[in-house]
Amino acid sequence: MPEKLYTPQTIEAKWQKLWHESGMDIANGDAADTRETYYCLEMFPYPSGNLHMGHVRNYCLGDAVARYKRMQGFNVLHPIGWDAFGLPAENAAIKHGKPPAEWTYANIEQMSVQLKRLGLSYDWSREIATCKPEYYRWEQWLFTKLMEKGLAYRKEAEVNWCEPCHTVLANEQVEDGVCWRCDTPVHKKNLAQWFIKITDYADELLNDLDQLKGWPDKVVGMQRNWIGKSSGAEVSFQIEDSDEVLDIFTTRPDTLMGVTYMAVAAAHPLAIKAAENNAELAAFLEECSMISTKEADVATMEKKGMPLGVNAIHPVTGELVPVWVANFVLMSYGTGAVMSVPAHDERDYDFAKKYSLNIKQVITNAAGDADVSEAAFTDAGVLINSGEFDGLKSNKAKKAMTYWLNTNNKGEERTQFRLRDWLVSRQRYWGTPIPVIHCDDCGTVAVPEADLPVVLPEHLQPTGGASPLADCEEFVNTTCPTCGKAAKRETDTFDTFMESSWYMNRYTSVNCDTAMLDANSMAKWSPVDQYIGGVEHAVLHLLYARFYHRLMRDVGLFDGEKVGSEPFKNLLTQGMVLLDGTKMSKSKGNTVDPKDHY
Ligand code: ANZ
Ligand code: ZN
Repeated sequence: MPEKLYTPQTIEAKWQKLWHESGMDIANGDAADTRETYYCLEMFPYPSGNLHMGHVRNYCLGDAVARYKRMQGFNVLHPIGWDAFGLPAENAAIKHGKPPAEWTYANIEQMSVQLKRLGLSYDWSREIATCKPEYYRWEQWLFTKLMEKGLAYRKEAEVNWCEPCHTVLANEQVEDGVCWRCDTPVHKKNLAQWFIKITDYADELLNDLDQLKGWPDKVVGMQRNWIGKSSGAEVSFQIEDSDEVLDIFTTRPDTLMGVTYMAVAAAHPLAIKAAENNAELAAFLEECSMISTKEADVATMEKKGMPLGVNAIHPVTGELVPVWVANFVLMSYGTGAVMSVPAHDERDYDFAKKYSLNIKQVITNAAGDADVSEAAFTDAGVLINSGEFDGLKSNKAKKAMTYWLNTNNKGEERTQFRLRDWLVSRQRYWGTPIPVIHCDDCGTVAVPEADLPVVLPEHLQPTGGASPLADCEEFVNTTCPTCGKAAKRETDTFDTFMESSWYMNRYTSVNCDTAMLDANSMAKWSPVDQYIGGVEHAVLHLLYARFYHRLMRDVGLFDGEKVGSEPFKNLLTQGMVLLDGTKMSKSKGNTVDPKDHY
């Protein structure tokens, strides 16, 4: 019965035409349409050139959901677009000698054809390409609002620098100390960078995870760890024969009486000062600065340190404890310094053994026979060798110790987050220009709303070194919006996670050219009922999108009461498509193109 065979060339063409003519894919934004709405979204693709089977799986899942909901009578929003800025376009541009814009637009063209051929039921009238000024102008606008609110700021920061790529790398882009892209060892460098204060929202982003009943527990857990809230105390140790104070953060104030040395990060001011007249120490600090400070690496690398030749005074006993510099102390966490309690912390224990430092036990178990001669005893327990605190259980002792420190002006309760502010500037060409002008007299000035967007010139040719944007005089040279004198544009562009952090909201309002969002459209469609995408985005993309949604709420773009604070109600994370056990990706060159199987 050959006529019953599935022949895509005829069957798909026939039905796709009918679907298209019926307009069934179009989401109806009219207020008059009172059908219940349903918003189904798949993570939008990077226009790399061709669809691969990973895309196909992702998009077929979304398509099935969207069709099912339409059949149930919902007014369905199922949009598609392009996460169109980013490094691969620059790399391709270098390889083929064509501007990234040309490559990107050609790929969008080709992939649109492929998506359409698959018969996926998208509302193409809402297509977004993030590299278009009508999209990124609103990102620039929001950034200037954040500058006004003090939520966006510029600061010198130690960054991971890759010389061949001539760019700053995110920690996640450093794999085993080398650049993810070119395998060159990464080194530290200080640069003025733009940040967004996600840390102001850390508590809210953490607490609201409890609302996400429709998310996989695993993803919620990963977000929770990433935000990483720790409760403890900050304790001040006076430095001997000096006015200086060494502040530390600890989650175990109950172990305070067991401190036998202090450890500071290589970049800590106390270490830098001590190295001024100690060449050996200076060399060690230099060595530390070359090494990755990714937490995972810090946890496994060999512990090394040197004494600074300085003592701290124990705040309770007045005893002197030596201050060391240690390669496992991160400058970017807490105060960049720790009180070391080798009897009850494994890391401190190994370090104390290696350098023959004292080990003093101050916690024991219920039976009173915990022993630290072979290893640290890291559990909570009962205090011993702790004077007036003896006999208290760890939990009570934490409170008692913190209270004592507080009343004696030597410390206080403190909460610490692992989450850092979001570094959003990149020294790249193919991205959204940061809407800022540098004036010799007025400093850093936001581009006024009336002058937005700052349009990225699309004809520039990257060569592999510094960004061609920085060399483009017609872009760089401008006048100061405040004083009118000659001034220079910022030539850094945004991290491309910026564009993907708010596209889900823009889909509700694609045709709105007077604001980033239309409040009514947001109220109609948002939050996304079902979000579908790769589990590799479980942390950063989803966290940034949750954050951005709140930023948009807090500049008054939509009513938080009506829309809610979470952009994605339900989340489906599919695993990665593997080929012979390896992730299928364009960069690995092992993708399977659906057209080869059509
Ligand atoms: C003394 C102590 C005794 C500690 C003990 C632990 C166990 P989380 O849970 O990740 O917040 N620490 C603080 N700042 C640090 C830094 N910049 N780099 C490396 N380590 C740092 O970990 C908090 C604990 O990590 C703190 O509590 C501190 O060591 C260490 F039995 O203080 B603790
Ligand atoms: Zn000026």
